Amino acid sequence: MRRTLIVVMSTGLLVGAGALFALTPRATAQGGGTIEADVKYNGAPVIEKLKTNKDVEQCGTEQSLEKVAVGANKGLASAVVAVAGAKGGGAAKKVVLDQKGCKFQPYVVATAPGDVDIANSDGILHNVHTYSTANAAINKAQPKFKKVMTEKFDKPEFIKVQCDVHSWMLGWIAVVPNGHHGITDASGVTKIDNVPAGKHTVEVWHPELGKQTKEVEVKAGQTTKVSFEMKK
Ligand SMILES: [Cu+2]
Repeated sequence: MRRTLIVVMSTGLLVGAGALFALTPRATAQGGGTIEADVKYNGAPVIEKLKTNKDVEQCGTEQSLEKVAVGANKGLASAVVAVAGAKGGGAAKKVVLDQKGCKFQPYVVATAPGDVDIANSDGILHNVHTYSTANAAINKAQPKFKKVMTEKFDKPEFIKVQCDVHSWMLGWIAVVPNGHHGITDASGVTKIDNVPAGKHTVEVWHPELGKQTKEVEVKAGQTTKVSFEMKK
């Protein structure tokens, strides 16, 4: 008898939770829509290869830097897509820029203004040198025991990051105005959810291929597609 009661009660709870989940997407759809950006590049990929002789145990003797990564159907990877004028977008989700295999990984990170964790997975001495103007420039050693350094990036800016210990290391931190942003995957696509309905300017930026903008209209509960073709 007692067991039956528990089963009945938990079923009730499950139904309750189910109803809650069913309500959530509807509530979201009323507020905003999705932007699906498709970024293409009609040129050749740019991959720099170089021989290295520093910290060979962790870094090897050859490094490659994929400055322009082009995938299937000319999709351009690592392009930052931002809806700069949109309201809201939630709090900044903390991103991690890792120094791993003597590379900054991922090559490009994007964040709303806030903190970025710069990690050192290699466990050797690295250095973080940012070339910024709107944000305070950083030039700090990150010794092997310092697994994470949290740094503040308050102002929207595309920031080049280098390591002065390993001259080939290069990465980028894209500080965009708000949480409505994404980075294209290997096929050149990214989706930005919960964008408020209305007209917006979508910006695309790539460290080697510059910036483009397009106007879109987002409708509640719908996906608006926008395509870009980046040029050298
Ligand atoms: Cu380094």
